[in-house]
Amino acid sequence: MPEAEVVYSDVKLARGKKRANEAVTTSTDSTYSEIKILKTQPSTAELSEDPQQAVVRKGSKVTSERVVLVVLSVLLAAALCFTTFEIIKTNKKVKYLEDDKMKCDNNLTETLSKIKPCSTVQPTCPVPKVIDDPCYKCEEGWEQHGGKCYYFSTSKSSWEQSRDECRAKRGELVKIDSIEEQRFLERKLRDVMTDYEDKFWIGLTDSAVEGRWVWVDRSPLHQSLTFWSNNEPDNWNGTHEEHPDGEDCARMGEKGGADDLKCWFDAFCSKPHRSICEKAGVRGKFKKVCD
Ligand SMILES: [Ca+2]
Ligand SMILES: [Ca+2]
Repeated sequence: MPEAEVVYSDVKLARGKKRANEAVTTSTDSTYSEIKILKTQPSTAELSEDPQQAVVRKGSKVTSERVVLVVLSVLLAAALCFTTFEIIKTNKKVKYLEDDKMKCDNNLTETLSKIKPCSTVQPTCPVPKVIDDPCYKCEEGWEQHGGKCYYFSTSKSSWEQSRDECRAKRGELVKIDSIEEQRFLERKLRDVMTDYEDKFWIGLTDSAVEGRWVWVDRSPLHQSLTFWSNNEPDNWNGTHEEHPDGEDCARMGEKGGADDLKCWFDAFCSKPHRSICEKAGVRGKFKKVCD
């Protein structure tokens, strides 16, 4: 039976006349009992209630529901306003960050452009003056850029052999750390490449764990500094028997140029390619000049 259908009441029952066969007792105390009475009929109060009062009571209930609805609507509107405000605030922050990133990139480009190679021209005067003039120099055959030296190989080798060759020159397959560096290499390869397929190995591989690209210094590839060409890397496995592991080494270059800088491709590591080696430039602090 649903609890709502019953009302509880404490009633006091007075003991009536003693029955004849009931033992004589000196007690005249009353007994108490708790009983449940089914609510099957409207109460006397309800029956006697004025119909107008009943309408007013019903009206109050409707008014209360409206108040609740209005409050809920206001709360919902406030939540929507707050969410919209937060989205606008976040968008503004993203815009500021993008602007900051662009400024940093421009500053880096400007800074790197100021890093110049040391002059190889010897002063002609008998006693040249020594001035403080920082510069960077690279060995013959290496190209200086932004304080680093780059070597663009002339022969073709597998990725592993190319890496060994770079190490033999006290360098390493190139690791690309900035958009600026990618821009420099992409531009350079336009001139160096002889044809569309004459791409260059860079120091990036996923041969240890498929899909987890790491640089030769074991640092992971950052998403913000990836320059994969369209639909790359695709880990194509060609004829499955020959290359069951797919493509695990990265090469770069577009002979015709890649204005969006996206010119990385994964390829079979055994494929012979030219490569880009990199090492730090030797920093010269002084320069000899004539007065
Ligand atoms: Ca792969
Ligand atoms: Ca590929």
